[in-house]
Amino acid sequence: MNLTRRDFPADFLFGAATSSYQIEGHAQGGAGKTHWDNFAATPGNVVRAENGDRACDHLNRMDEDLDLLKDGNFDVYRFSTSWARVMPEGRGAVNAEGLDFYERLVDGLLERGLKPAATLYHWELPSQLADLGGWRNRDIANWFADFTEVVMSRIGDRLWSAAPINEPWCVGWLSHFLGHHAPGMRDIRATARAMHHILLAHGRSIQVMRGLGMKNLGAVFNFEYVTPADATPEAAEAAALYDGYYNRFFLSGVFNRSYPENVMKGLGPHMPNGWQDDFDTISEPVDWVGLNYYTRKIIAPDSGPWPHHHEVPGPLPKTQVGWEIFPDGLYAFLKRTHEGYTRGLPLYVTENGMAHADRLVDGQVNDAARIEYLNEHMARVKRACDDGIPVKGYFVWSLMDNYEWALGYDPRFGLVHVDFDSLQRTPKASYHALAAALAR
Ligand code: IFM
Repeated sequence: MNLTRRDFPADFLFGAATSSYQIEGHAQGGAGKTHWDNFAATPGNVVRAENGDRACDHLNRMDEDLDLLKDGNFDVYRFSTSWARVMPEGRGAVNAEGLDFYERLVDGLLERGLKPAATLYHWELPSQLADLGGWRNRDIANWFADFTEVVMSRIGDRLWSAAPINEPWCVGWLSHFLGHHAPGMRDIRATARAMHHILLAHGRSIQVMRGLGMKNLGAVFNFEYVTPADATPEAAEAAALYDGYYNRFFLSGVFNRSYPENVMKGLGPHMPNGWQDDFDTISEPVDWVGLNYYTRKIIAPDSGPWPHHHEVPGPLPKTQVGWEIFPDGLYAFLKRTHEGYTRGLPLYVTENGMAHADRLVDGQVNDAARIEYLNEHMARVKRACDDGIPVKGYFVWSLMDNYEWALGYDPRFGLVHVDFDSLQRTPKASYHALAAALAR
């Protein structure tokens, strides 16, 4: 790596991230069905209809995986808790085996000197709650508060940090407007309701965790840098709208108690009654903000229905999943988030990394492209630190290759290679390079 731990402030933390459905093996351990199981079982939604039934079998290989984190010299492990593993029907009965698993995970991290950073929801909504309308139903805020209480009453006292919901844009827009993720809806009214209820649930969850006396609570948002396709005012307007519903909507809700005007032109008529009265809950103070960043998009206007725009391909080098590599976007979001919204709160890069078509050859994976991607992005993080932006940590997505949602098991995002037949883990060159850079 070009940079090492010593190039960052002394209290700067490095970590690796995963999520429950993507690695655990959801068919095991008494977890209930989720809307992802249903989505994946419906032809055309997921490559080869693959699902998270077995994934990386992390449920049974947790100790080996935690050793990888320790040996990689990471400080923090960002993981998520599956709602359907803990409460198989979403409400009511608790699966003791599921809660026990997360307790062993947290204790295993602490025993290894690692800081546990939990996210409560990384997309596995229990099927029974999806039947009731899922994120479209306002009641989800209280269902989620109850789930928060169950999980955090058990492990909240030992966590280093906690955040309610990973990537609200994906839960809302990607899943209800574009239909690319479960529940696969393409409906503007569903989208408006889901986007608002996600923030309401976020706020209720923060309230519950505060009530339990927990500290270091945050919110994790994903961002895509947007570039207008040309120099026309129409392209600028199109890009501003993309920026509005992707990058500004959730930050504005939490920190400015409002939603962007350009977004409300489309979503406004579909919002749930009384949404304006929910900002006391939505804007519950948080202690930090996490930024997940991967790429940028080029946006062109068109004469189609709202939002009147579409993406066009860009010229930059791309990752295995076709995402342009644009490290400057990470710096831009750190600066904008600090100056425009969080105004001094600690920021963490909670996800950054690349998919690459890695191949295991003679027991080794030479992922030089990933090392370069990490070098470039870490350099932007360092620049932000040098400029006085309070960035306090950088976590790589992902510790290991895993289930990449609608793209199945093809994209490899891991620092550690997983053979999905034998389930053998092999640290890649990027893992070894990072371990050397992070050694104390
Ligand atoms: O794999 C996902 C993760 O679940 C959420 N953030 C982006 C990653 C890469 O697509």
